Amino acid sequence: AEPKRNDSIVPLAATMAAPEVLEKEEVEDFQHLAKELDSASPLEIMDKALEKFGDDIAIAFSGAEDVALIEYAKLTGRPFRVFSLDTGRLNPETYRYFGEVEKHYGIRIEYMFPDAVEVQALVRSKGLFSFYEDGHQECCRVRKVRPLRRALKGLRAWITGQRKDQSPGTRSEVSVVQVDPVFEGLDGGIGSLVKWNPVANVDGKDIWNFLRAMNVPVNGLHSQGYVSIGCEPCTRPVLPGQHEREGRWWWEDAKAKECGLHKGNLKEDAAAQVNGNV
Ligand code: ADX
Ligand code: SF4
Repeated sequence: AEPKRNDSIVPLAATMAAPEVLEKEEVEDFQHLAKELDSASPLEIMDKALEKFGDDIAIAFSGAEDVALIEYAKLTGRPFRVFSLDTGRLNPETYRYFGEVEKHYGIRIEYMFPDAVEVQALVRSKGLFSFYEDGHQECCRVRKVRPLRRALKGLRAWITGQRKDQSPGTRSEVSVVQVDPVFEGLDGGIGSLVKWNPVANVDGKDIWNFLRAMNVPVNGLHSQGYVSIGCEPCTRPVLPGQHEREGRWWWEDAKAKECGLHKGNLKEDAAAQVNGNV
């Protein structure tokens, strides 16, 4: 187990609420809600999510076209929170873009950083580019998954920009709302966190039409041929007709291309992760 730390994204007092894990009926409630909302618009889904969870929910923003989530949140008129995992390896354009988004929406992004000692240990022993040699899992675990785990420990729900069309191999079954199969929320235990994917059923091209229609500023990398955007050493532009996922961890097998943030999508891995292997 990870040591208890006071660096989650909510004040310590809020983390001391009485433990209360989602009951079986509640899991079924969310399955029911998922069915009900399956044909709802992203705006309706976002509104429902923010209404239900208030200050205990936050948008996970990667600095790409998932800015649509922030635009939808703004359109609901409700208060909302945004967090980003700063891996230390993002493109300069992405850092600039974070600043631009903060200004445009008048918000502060709640950045999560990797544990300094863990990053040091990794790069001192294996160098800065170990992922090209032995796969991205180890580096992603230190730079993304553990910081995410910490962030989620301070929440009861999170909102992601996952879409079915992003990865036929791993995301074709993403539902608009689900009990998170992998991560724990404020109350502890699997089942204590709800995961919302308001754009699960939306096509990439419709996201882009929406961003243009609303005049939303976008990451400068998109005009250089990037579609899916992650860390600089692990992301490249794609050619016309190439799938967006080919721009991520291109030296690895297509079905392994989840960094761990959405590992519940990989069925065989979910159990291992639940058992604390990550
Ligand atoms: S990844 O798992 O391959 O890196 P992807 O880039 O497709 O994920 O993004 C899917 C969603 O995961 C994003 O819309 C966002 O909600 C979340 N996400 C990915 N990377 C980050 C990040 N660095 N910080 C916060 N959320 C992220
Ligand atoms: Fe490390 Fe690449 Fe994963 Fe970023 S995407 S955390 S650089 S392996």
